[in-house]
Amino acid sequence: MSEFFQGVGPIPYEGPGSDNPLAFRWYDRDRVVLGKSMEEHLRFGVCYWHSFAWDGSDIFGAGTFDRPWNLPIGDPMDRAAAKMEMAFEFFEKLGAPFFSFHDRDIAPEGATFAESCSNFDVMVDKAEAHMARTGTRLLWGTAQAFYQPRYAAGAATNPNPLVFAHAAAQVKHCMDATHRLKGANYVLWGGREGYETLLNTDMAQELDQLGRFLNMVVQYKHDIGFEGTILLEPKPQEPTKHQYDYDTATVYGFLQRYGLENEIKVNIEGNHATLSGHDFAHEIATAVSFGIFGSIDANRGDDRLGWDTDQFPNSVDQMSFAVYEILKGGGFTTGGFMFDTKLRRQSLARDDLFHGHIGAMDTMARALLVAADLIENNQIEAFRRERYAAWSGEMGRDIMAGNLSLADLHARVLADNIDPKPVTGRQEMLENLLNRAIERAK
Ligand code: XUL
Ligand code: CO
Repeated sequence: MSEFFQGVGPIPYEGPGSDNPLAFRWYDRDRVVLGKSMEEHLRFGVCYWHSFAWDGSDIFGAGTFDRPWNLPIGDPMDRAAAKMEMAFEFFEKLGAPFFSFHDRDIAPEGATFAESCSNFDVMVDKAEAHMARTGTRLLWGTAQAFYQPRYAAGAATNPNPLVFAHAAAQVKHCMDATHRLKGANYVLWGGREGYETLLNTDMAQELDQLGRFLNMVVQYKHDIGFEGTILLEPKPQEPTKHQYDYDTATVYGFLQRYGLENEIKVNIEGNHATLSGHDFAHEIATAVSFGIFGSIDANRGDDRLGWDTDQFPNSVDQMSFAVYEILKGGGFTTGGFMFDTKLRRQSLARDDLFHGHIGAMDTMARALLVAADLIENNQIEAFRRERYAAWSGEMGRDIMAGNLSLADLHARVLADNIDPKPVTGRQEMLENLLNRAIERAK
């Protein structure tokens, strides 16, 4: 096996004093924080698609990256095997415990569905061997049911049931592989599950189709005994103008309508949250409140670009409170921080992929230290609790138990001349507490 990332060895932890750009300064995988190692808390994953399948092309220009296996020269299966060797070299050197893939990232599509399946099966065999050799685990698998022209009008939400059938077959095959590779989750991002114009769209019909499709996925999960979590990944728009999985709250309403709220959770992506007009932490808190928090695609957008730039997270200020909400919700179970991130197309040296991931892992590790500090020091949670303390009093309990009606409260307010005075929400003081924890984190 030839070495692709020459000159880069296993990335060591050297601590905050290090100025070695190819070392971790904060991600010390065995360091124990709140009773668990950093590795167990953060469960980092590398994505196959942006890191190895993408060549750096955009809608205005050709690929810029040095990814020889992506050049259309030679047998596609040999190229897929070379790509996989380099991918596992990267996972191993970086020291990320997990990776994630789309079926079509790891194996080329064939001339027929049968050929696509056999190509994929060959590569799944190879992935299994690489995983055994390196100890890298699968955070999640997913089917790429949005790239091919057949899916232009949606996969599960297509007007043509034959396209639905094709997508179902592809997802079944990918779930089998994910199960075999002991994936911790199976993800469905509704790439084209949405619409461009109502002029040609029967929305009620499409939503029912998506509900049916996901019920089939859940049924199949139980049939094969897959113990991972099924995750939907919300995104408000792009590629379609209106995506049905707009945000976490929309997904929860959808799951309830189709009887799936106890079967499916969410994979929240940082920049999808931003694009939907929400804070990242809001999406996490919504999922935790509904009991559907699953996993994270860790990335960020750009302050002024309104599209999915998928940049590496590099702001501890931005990430800390999101990690705090995750820890408050009990932390990850099957999920993790998967870097659905891509290099800028001018970052074309081979080792740029390390720089992106090292910075992102250090950012999330430091955000974990801030979040753990906030939990240990408890000032924010104590303030939150105190703010709602009256709900444990007699009237609060009676209201929530359903013992008081609007008319009862009308009578009570009149009789007792109830006239509550507003109290400070202390936002600035709380923001200062968060900043102090960021200053303290070491
Ligand atoms: C698209 C996106 C996908 C999913 C997997 O915006 O995030 O890469 O994570 O299909
Ligand atoms: Co994603």
